[in-house]
Amino acid sequence: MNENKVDRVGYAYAPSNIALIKYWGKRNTEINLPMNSSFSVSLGSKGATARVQISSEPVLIINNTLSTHTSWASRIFKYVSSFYNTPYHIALNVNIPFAAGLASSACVFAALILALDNLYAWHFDTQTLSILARLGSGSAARSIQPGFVEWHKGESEGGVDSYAEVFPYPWPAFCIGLCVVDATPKKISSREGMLRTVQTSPLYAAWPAAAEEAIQFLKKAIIEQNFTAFGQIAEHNALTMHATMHSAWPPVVYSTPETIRMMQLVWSLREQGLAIYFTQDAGPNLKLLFLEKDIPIVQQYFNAVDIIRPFFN
Ligand code: 2P0
Repeated sequence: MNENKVDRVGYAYAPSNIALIKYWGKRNTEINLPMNSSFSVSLGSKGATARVQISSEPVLIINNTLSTHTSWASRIFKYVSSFYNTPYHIALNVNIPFAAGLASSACVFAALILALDNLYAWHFDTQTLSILARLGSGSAARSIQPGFVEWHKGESEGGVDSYAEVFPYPWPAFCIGLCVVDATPKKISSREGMLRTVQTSPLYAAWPAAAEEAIQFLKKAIIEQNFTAFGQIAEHNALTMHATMHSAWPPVVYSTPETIRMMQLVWSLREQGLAIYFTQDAGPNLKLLFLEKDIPIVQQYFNAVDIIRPFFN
């Protein structure tokens, strides 16, 4: 390595992303090759910045707090050292709650690979960066890109065709509402939840094909700006994923009573004619899906909602 790189700093930002059609299950746990393709929307200004510098010893600071001796740190140091085996001083600033199903690992690993690309002036293309981000966390493959993003599961054993790319149909009126009912770290990691579901759920066999088909329907709904179809496909996919988890053993259940209460409020509002849907990841927090014109009514019913406009941030 060139010694003059020691004083240089790599700096980058990557958005978080919310899957509309979920990544659930791996065919290769070493390099995060998924069983199914997935489809997400990136969250604009909600995400992570990473500052990376070669250092004499490993240091990790997350949101101004020394975090060198956490489980996050060992995973992050292992990841960054896999490119050049040297210690780094890493500072992360993440503006979404950690490990609460708000895709924090996605933006962190995407920001890290972009910061390394900046540090070493690799100038990799986005396809390569997506593949490298995937090695840190599967969903990070999607956080390299803005807007709607499709992660192709690929076929190759080495993962060269398992990367994400932009689906180039922006939907400016589309809004996401983050409802944080519980920001404590989850008891079952996504990694563990996925593995257990693949290994023990009798319903899992139906999942990969259902997800692939849902992506095709969702893309059609986006092109046609058919929000009813869009919302139904996304909500149904999330509930189908959770059904596979509930039928795992031991069961994988991320919902709390507050999650269910919020689902029921969404369904009741829909019955009254409001075009509102939800999606849920590996955590208790729901993400509401709706259009810009309904922002005031959504704020009225969900008073702590944090509204994101993915195509404006
Ligand atoms: C997703 N999730 O598509 C799905 C939906 C959670 C539920 O991607 O083991 O943190 O690092 O590849 O990416 C969470 O899994 O898992 C996730 P790893 P990751 O967003």
